[in-house]
Amino acid sequence: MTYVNEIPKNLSHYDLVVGIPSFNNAETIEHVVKMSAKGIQSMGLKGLIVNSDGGSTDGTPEVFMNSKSLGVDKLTIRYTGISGKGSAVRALFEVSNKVSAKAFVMLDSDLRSIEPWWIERLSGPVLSDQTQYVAPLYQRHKYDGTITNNVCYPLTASLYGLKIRQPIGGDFCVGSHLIKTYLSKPNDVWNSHVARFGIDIWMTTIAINESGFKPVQVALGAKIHDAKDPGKHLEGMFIQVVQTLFELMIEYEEHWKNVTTVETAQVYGVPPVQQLEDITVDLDNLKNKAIGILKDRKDRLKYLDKDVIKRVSHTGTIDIEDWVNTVYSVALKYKETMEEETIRDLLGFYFARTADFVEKTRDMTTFEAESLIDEQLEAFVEKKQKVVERW
Ligand SMILES: Nc1nc2c(ncn2[C@@H]2O[C@H](COP(=O)(O)OP(=O)(O)O)[C@@H](O)[C@H]2O)c(=O)[nH]1
Ligand SMILES: [Mg+2]
Repeated sequence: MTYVNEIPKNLSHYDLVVGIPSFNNAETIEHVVKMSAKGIQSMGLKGLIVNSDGGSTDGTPEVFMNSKSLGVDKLTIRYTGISGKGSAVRALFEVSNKVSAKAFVMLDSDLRSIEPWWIERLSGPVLSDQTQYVAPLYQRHKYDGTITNNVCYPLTASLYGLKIRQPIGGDFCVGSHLIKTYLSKPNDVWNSHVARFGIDIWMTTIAINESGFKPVQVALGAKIHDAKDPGKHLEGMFIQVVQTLFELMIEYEEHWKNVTTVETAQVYGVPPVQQLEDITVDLDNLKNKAIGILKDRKDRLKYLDKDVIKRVSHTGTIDIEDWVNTVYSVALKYKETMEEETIRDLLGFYFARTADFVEKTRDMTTFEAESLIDEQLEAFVEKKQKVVERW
């Protein structure tokens, strides 16, 4: 198996690999490299920093290789397969496995809030054999992470019984055994959305169900990165993430059907207080998109509640109760069709859900807005039993 174009033959052993997927991140990757190198150096480990680039046209790999790394080894690779974050990460798994690293830390290349101590905090629980999977716990602006907040967090928690607040945060640590599990999966997953932005939810869901340990969370402070406006930039990511999640729901049905309780994944570390950057969301655009998409897909959406469709078509927003029912209905439909078009049925409702959240939390702090996320999670948990019965 090889997912890397040219992997140096003489790579020796490393204790820790830090992997950074990238695509046109020349402006931000140097900071991630410098902080990682400092972190690795302070731990006194033999570390390797690897960049897996998707053919950037802005010189990202060159910036990466020219970044000062305090003597910590660096390697940049081009991955094979479908163009996407998941393919880039698969190549990083392969390198980490090849050098027999005990822990693999993965970091997004657009991270601006990373500090050296993040490396130790992320890798500590794996290096000390307490788990095979560490997820990040950060403060994010209330309008950042809308796919996380409205789908991945509440659905993953309700299904599998473990609250991981950032199941697709991008910055993780994986142990060597779990890396082998990822690499042992049938090759066709890499022709699916797992090769794109489905990778994070895929990693987290497998970690919960197959790693033999409970994943843990580590407090990292703020996540500041190149944030996106949901109505303008997140359509592709939404489809890729949600299809992967529903696909895994089918695969792991025996794992979630009997789960009735929900606990919080253990948290390590105390978060430092950091300032968040403001994020602006175009609310009118979200509502108009929601209304427009529902109109275009009217004939397809007949399997959904008519009154919900009427309300959304009228206001461009959807409340928690209607949203949760709709997500579950689309998941059930997907089980029948297994088609991406079914996932697309949910897109307009996602824009409406985001619009509703933006509207209702306009005068709230990020901290206060979290109560709505909690409320929504409770609704997912409450309505799960009906899904189990209909599944
Ligand atoms: N190699 C590669 N990396 C990608 C691709 N798309 C995204 N990435 C990387 O994946 C990480 C997360 O992407 P980002 O756009 O920040 O996603 P978000 O923060 O989850 O909205 C970043 O480091 C990107 O550079 C791709 O097609 N190829
Ligand atoms: Mg990002």
